Formats: sequence, C-alpha cells, structure tokens
Amino acid sequence: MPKVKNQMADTNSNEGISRLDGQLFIGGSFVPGEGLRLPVENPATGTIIGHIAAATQAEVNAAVFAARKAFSAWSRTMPRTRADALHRLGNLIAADALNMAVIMTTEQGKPVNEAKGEILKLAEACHFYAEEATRVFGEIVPNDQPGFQSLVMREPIGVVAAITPWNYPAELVGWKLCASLAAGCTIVIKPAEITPYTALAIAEKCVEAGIPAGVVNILTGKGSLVGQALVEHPQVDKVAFTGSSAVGLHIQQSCPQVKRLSLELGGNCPMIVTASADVAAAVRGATRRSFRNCGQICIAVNRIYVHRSVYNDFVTRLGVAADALSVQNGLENPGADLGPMASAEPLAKTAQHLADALQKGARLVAGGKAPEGQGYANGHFFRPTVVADCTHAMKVMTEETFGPLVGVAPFDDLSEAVALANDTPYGLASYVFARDLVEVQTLSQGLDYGNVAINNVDPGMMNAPYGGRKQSGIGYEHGREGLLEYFNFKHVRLHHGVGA
Ligand code: TAP
Repeated sequence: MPKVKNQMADTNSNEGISRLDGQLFIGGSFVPGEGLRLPVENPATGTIIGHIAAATQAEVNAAVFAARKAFSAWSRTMPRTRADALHRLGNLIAADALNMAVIMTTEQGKPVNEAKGEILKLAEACHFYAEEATRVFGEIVPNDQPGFQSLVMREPIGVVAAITPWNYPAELVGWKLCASLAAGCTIVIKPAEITPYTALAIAEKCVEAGIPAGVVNILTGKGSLVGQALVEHPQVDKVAFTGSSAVGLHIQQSCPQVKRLSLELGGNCPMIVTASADVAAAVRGATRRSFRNCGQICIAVNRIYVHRSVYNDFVTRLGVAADALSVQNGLENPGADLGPMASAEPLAKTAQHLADALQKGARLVAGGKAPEGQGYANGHFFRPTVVADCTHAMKVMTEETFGPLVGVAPFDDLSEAVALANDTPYGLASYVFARDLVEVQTLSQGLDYGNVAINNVDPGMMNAPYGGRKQSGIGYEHGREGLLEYFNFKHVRLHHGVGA
C-alpha cells in the first residue's frame, strides 16, 4: 500500500498540520470544528495530509459575534498599540518562516524556498501596515460660511470577512489581515478549502503576538457554504475577496445587504516585446512571470506579443528557458523551480487550453505534458509549456489559464499590439519590454490595466496600490490606498461661531 506509506511520510514531515487538523480559530481559541470533515491533499503525492472542519452556521455566527464584540475595544486602541502588535506578528512569522513554509508546500505544492519567500513577504506586509497604522490622517476642509469648520475623519469600517484563494495562501490572507488590524477593524478569514493550514498557522502567530481575542478569527470549509454565509451575514460590514471573477461577481450579486466590497479578481495578462527590447531580458521576464508558482498567479503572463523582427529569436530562447526549468516535489527539493500544480482542476484547465491551441494551429515549442517518472505518477505535475503562432481564436490568448502555459504571437506595429493586449474583459497587469522611449510612453499610456510593469515583471510592491480594472476587480491592496479600503469617512461640520 504505497499510498499509506506516503501519507505517513507527509504527516511526519509536518507536525504543524496534525496540530491544526480539524481546528477553527474563534474568539482567541482553537476549537475543534463541529461540522463535517473535508480531506486536504498533498498535490505532489496525491495523499491526504489531514482534514479540515466545515464550519457550521452556528460557528460562523460565533466567529462573527466574537469579531463584533472585539471591535469596540480594538477600534479604540491607539494606532501605536496596533502597530506594535503588527510588528510583533511580523517578527514571529519571520522567525518561524521555514516551518510555516513547509506547511504551505505540503498543502499547496510550491517548492519550500519559494514558500519561505512568501512567508517572509507576509512578515514584510505586517511591518509595512504597522507603520501605515500611525499615519492615517484626516483633513480640514474649507467651508463656504464663516464660523464653521469641517473635519473629515477616518473610522474603521467594522467586521471584515476575508475570503481568499489557494495560490498565495499566506500573502493573500495577510494583506487583508494586516490592513484590517492596522485600521482598527476585526476580521473573520475563510481561506481556500485546499490550503487551510497556512491560515491557521498564521492564527497561531496572532496568539503569540498577543493580539486580543476575537480580533482575528479563522473559519474553514467550502466557499459556497461558509464563504457565502459570511457574505450574507448582517453583522459583516465589509467583504474583502480575492479569487475568480465568476465568484467575485456572484458575491457582488448575492450580497443581501449594502456593505463594502473589495474584489481582487482574475487576469489575462499580456506582455509586449517591441523591436527595441532587450530580448534576453524579455525572455528572462517571460520565463519568470509565466511559470513561477506553475503560472497560478493572477498576474501571470498568459500571452506574449512580439515584434516580428525579433519574434523567432524570442520564441526559440523562451522554449530553451522553459525546458531548463526543473519540476519536482517541492518538499523533497526545496530549490526546485516548479512544484506540482495545486490540484487536479487547474491542471485539467491547462491541458484543455493547450489542446484547444494545438487544434487551432498553434506550434508547440516547449513542454506540453507531465514530466515522466515514478515520482510524478500521483501528483498534479505539468512541464512549463510554450505555444507559438497563436491567435485570439484560442483560449490561451483570451481566457485565464492559471497554469504553466503561455501563448506567443507576432505583431507588426505598436497600435496593433495595444489593441490585442486590451482585447480582454480583464485589466489586472500588463508587461512591456522596450528600450525606445516613445514606445515605452505609448504603451504605458495605451494599456488599460491597473498595473503596467516596464522592463520588469514584478508590478506589485508594498508601497503602491495594487488592483485591477474591468472584470479584474474593484478596490486596492498595498500602499496607502490598500489601507484606506478599511476605513469609512466621517464628516464633522462644527459651528463654533468664531469669525462669523
Ligand atoms: P475561487 O474559486 O473564486 O475561490 C476563491 C475563494 O472564494 C475560496 O476561498 C473559495 O472557497 C471561496 N468561494 C467560492 N465560492 C464562494 C461563494 N459562493 N461565496 C463566498 N466565497 C466563495 O478562486 P480560486 O480558484 O481559489 O483562485 C484562483 C482565482 O483567484 C484566479 O482567477 C486568480 O486570478 C484569482 N486571484 C486574483 C488575485 C488578485 S490580487 N487579483 C490574486 C490571486 C488570485 P473554496 O476554496 O472552498 O471553494
């Protein structure tokens, strides 16, 4: 029974998971959930690593009640006190980054080194929002009558429900958690069903950091039940959602009360490589941003438009670079380039988009199948794949694949490239490789995206707003703008009579 053997190995390698198994975090305590148990898989081996508790409606109510109760005190703590708590949380997370990374790799698949990098970025987010907490200012607004003064103040919204996907199980929880805590909000988090343990491990750090009971709560279970119950809960004041555009739209349409929503949704991100580009740099950028985390990232490069003068050179080099990437079990090989995909679902979609492209005339340049060998037999592995000579009749160019597949097509003039890049309902991130200043300016103005990265492939940084347009969402994370999503304005118009 090799499966059982594997299962033991997985469990032994990760005590953290058995400690958190079946737990919910409500009102400052870990409690065994009362609902059904749902299995969680290691995507590299196909073995079951544990079971989460599907939170019941009573547990949803208890978590929201705990957050509501904690809000009255937490919202009134001094910003410096909240900042200190966030700094402590960041330090504790950084100090335990490797153990937390192993938990993440076991449930999500990304190699341990990459998972550790994500944990450290979460720690960075804690410190960033800690500092921002002390810099939330109001305004004094000129009045049109003497003797009046108008103050515009910022007050925390209240109880936040955070609903998050599985591709970045620490950062996407953490951005919402840190912004909520900095603003003085309290939070109930519903992580993705397939990556619950990283979120529960973050809750352990909240306890160690001395964050008061009820300020942070974690509920596990299915999005359609537990997530939906939070969306519909009358005591939830804001929903902070990251996930697919389809579920984001459903949340917007099914929310029965007026409440604040921020929606960070899907992408279908283009890269444009012009005639003036540094082709080697463009190939490095495309390789990183198409295949990192197996392409399971909302800002992954899905489609690349290359000027015809450098097209063949670019395609050949990208194929070589993709073939050079290692795909391995990320627990056993912490430094692998790619691990398995997180589950069978995105793997099936990748295979489907590839078949669609090939059937419509695309040329396979690299990858196209799972790696061969016994070590890959039970996991969700796929080689990084490049298809060339693509058109917009193909799904790879028009839909989000969310897998290690990228399509490439040639263009002749810049306006054609901009039109192709903008030919999508999405507007999250776009990429440009060009050295000619006029080309750079034309493209940065013409691309209808919330983020444009030029001669690099890292559009997100903590200091700048990060968000999409069109079907990619509403609202921002990161930067001052990300924090202000967690505040209401209050206008206080005071008649003092002086000078009247
Ligand atoms: P989804 O299927 O949309 O799931 C996201 C979260 O929503 C999960 O926790 C899910 O729970 C929950 N959910 C599902 N149905 C729900 C409902 N009716 N009410 C409330 N919550 C519900 O996305 P995914 O497959 O996990 O993630 C991939 C998608 O996320 C991609 O489209 C990607 O582009 C997008 N994404 C966007 C960003 C940004 S910043 N824009 C970042 C990362 C990912 P279950 O897990 O239990 O289904």
